[in-house]
Amino acid sequence: MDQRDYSPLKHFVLAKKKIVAVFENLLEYVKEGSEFVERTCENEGFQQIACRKQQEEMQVFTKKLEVIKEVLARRHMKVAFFGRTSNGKSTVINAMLRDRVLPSGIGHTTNCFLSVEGTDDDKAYLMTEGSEEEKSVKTVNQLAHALHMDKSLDAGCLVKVFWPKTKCALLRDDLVLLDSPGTDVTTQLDSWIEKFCLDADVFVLVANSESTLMNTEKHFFHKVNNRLSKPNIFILNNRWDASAAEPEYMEDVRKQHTDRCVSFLVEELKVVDREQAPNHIFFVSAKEVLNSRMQRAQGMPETGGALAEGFQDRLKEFQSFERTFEASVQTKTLPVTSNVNMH
Ligand SMILES: Nc1nc2c(ncn2[C@@H]2O[C@H](COP(=O)(O)OP(=O)(O)OP(=O)(O)O)[C@@H](O)[C@H]2O)c(=O)[nH]1
Ligand SMILES: [Mg+2]
Repeated sequence: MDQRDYSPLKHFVLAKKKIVAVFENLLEYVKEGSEFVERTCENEGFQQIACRKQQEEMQVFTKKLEVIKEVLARRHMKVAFFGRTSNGKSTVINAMLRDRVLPSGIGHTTNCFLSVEGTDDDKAYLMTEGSEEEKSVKTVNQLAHALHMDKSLDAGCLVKVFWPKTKCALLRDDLVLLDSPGTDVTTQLDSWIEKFCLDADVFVLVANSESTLMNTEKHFFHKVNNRLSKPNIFILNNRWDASAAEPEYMEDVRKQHTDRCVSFLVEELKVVDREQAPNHIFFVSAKEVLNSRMQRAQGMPETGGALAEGFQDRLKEFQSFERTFEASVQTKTLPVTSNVNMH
């Protein structure tokens, strides 16, 4: 059985489909009933069966059900990735998508916000803000080039990347992944939060385990925290493959990072309690995971022979992050219908 069959997100998606179907059926019944009542009211002889007041009531229900259906239909799960330039945000997203969807590289690569969502058409394309034009892209290099050439793009604008669902299983689950430019390359943190963060279900801070949590990153999340009540935050200490070169310090460094991250989440942001905090902190190597997943997809051995010591543990930790994050998306988004009150 495919590993994704166990995914909590899969349950969420199935549950959502069922909920949507239930509300579609309800809407059909209420519409039919409403038409029946309307015809009955028009007929003088049937006044004792149904009256205008009942017809009006049913119309109100129809409208409410239409709104609920709309809310359910447009509900995506949005996961936003932040962190300093070159920490590996784009690589983490690519690793999750098991494909090189987003441009990544050394230096300051991502120059604007990029959302990735799945499309049922078997083509990849992008749309820039304010334009309905579908610009075709076939490869990630072409995408990077398109972004580079478009001089009108600034750090605060959004490019929507549509990637075939057939290529990435995760995108089949209506997930939107949001890549951002480094938190250190902008002065527009407030407008970013306003524009991109208020509807995010999960935030992932991609930190660099070769250095430490930086003040620009912390500052950004303090601001997010002021606007949202208890945002759901994960911290990925990326580039953990570097620790393989210095095994004698590995445990100490891990403890140092963990303590710092726990104190940030628990004492500074107050978004989780101390027992829960370690479940939000992971030590990973997105680059290794991406490489191995791509090699595997091409039928090559997963390790490729060139991976550093401890790769399997880091891979497991990445998978554990994926599972925990999927489960938390699920619990956070399922009560969506309770936001829509029928009365
Ligand atoms: N060794 C190592 N290198 C990594 C890892 N993750 C990413 N990289 C490399 O780091 C460089 C930067 O990665 P990106 O994913 O482009 O980083 P980013 O955070 O998106 O950077 P910007 O878009 O510029 O903000 C690339 O050359 C990646 O291959 C990792 O876990 N280990
Ligand atoms: Mg990037």
